[in-house]
Amino acid sequence: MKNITSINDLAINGAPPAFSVPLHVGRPNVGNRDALMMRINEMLDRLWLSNHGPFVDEFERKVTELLGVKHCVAMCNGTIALEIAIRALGLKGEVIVPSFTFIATAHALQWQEITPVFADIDPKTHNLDPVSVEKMITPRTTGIMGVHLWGRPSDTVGLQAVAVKHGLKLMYDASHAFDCSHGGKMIGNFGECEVFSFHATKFFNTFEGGAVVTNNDELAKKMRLMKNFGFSGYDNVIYIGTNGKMTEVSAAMGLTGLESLDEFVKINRRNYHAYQKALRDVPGLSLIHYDESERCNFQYIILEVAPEFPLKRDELIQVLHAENILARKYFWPGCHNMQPYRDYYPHTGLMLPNTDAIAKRVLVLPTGTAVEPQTIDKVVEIIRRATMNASEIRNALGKK
Ligand code: T4K
Repeated sequence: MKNITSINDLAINGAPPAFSVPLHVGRPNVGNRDALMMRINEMLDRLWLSNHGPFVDEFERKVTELLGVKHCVAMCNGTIALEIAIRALGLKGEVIVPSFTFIATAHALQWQEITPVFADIDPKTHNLDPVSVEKMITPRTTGIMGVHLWGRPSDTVGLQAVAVKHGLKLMYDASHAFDCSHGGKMIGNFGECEVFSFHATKFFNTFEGGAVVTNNDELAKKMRLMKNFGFSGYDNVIYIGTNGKMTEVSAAMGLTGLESLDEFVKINRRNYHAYQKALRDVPGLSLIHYDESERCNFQYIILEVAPEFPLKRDELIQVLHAENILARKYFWPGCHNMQPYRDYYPHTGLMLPNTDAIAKRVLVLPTGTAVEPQTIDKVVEIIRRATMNASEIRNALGKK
């Protein structure tokens, strides 16, 4: 890794990139490899690879223990888990969701011909604003799906109040919020149910995977049927279902990852603090805040680029990419601006000023076990150099 001491050292000016190997957002955290391989061998010896084997069973039990929730229904990915939860809750017509989220939140509804009605977010928390949610309710509304974006809890009290007042079902896409708490209660215990993603890019992963957790016995029973074609025993189908099952190899990865969960969080927290310290006096840039009095997974390093920062967010991204720092613009441009939804619901944007503003400001920096504090210093040094030489950078970008 070369040192960045002047504008001439920046790749945007023709110098080689600071990182010879790309620095990705979303690098998977892998727990103890020996433990994982032992589990995989055990699985192969057992010749039981899927269809609710012993590892899935153990994984579900460990998740319920961790979250203090009655049921965990493990699934093949977070998107299918969302779809099954939505269906099991009997949501129809319209469901209110944020637009500032990963596209799967909206797709899980539209896939089932339920209209995702996009409500605005609170710019401080990036989460659904209950006031905006209430404005979007129509006679066709059956539910609200909050998203605990970046692992920061939604306004659960405000959303619950709106849901109760209007007789709506409330569920959460908690894909980012595994191992996080809110008011001392683990995420997983809010609304009718909460859905996690254990995708490779999440701080805790099962390669691909997800789960719905709930304290509702009936709902859990329904989802267990739904994820397994509606089978209630050999040759006996009693429900319409699909194939949402988690495999044994995914559960093996999950069980191994759970043993390292505290270590992953410790490293994420260390990295978050390192970014916080390094970026402290850069005007116009701020890291989103995590409430450290709660359990928090610190899995996303979210930088907000304010209008007073001398470079636009997209210019800064270009500088970083030139250096092989593959920062991301999650979740730009917002679901409502993605092609299918832009065509289906062309006027939605008028109602989403905070979503549009935040989607233009946010960038996501690399963290996780693959990122060392020295790497963070280097990333921030590049940002500083770019800031100090904003007009030269603009010129260089203009010439490209
Ligand atoms: N709801 C929310 C709020 C979500 O954020 C997500 C998923 C879901 C629902 C749906 O859950 P799943 O059905 O996915 O379980 C990635 C993930 O694929 C997606 O799971 C995640 N959210 C989203 C935020 O990020 P992309 O389109 O950004 O993926 P991609 O291929 O560009 O990879 C992201 C980065 O990770 C790259 O820098 C490369 C790196 N990477 C990725 C993989 C798979 C690795 O270094 N190693 C890997 O194995 O969506």
